[in-house]
Amino acid sequence: MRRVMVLHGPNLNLLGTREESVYGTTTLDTIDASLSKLSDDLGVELDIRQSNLEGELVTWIQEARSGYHGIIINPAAYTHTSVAIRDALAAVDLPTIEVHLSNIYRREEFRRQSYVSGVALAQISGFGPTGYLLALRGLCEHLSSKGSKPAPRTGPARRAQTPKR
Ligand code: CA2
Repeated sequence: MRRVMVLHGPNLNLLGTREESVYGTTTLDTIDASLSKLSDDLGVELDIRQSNLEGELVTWIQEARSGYHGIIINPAAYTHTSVAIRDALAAVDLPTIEVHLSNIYRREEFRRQSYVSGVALAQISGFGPTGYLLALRGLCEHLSSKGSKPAPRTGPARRAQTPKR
């Protein structure tokens, strides 16, 4: 069975309890429950974690190297600051979907920069909690299409063609 690691960054444990005008009233537990329900329908196993610590997120990303097929991550404020999280994602080289509840391009200027987007397969920003479900659907479709592709050629390399003059 496919396994996906879902990572929630700092302060997302407060969802639904503060700043409802920006992040809505849905709690993180509710988001996780709807993700788990969808994962059952899609036949994928989820490992969902939240941390307020950059180093812990880096360690978990490294852990995903063995036994996981992809990562869904909302790095929260670390999106805009963390070279360490970007480097970890680049190192594990798993298809990664970056999720943001809010549209980070409609807010303060500093939120427009994401250190993660350059190493992510896709970014979903502004759909609220639905963004996580879209991310899981998109990641599963990506993994299925990748799985159905023919294996890479193993025969001798093709000779380079001499350019015509
Ligand atoms: O829109 C998103 O999902 C963000 O990743 C959320 C981060 C923010 O720093 C990013 O720019 C965009 C903030 C998460 C903090 O969530 C809270 C929830 C309730 C109360 C306070 C913070």
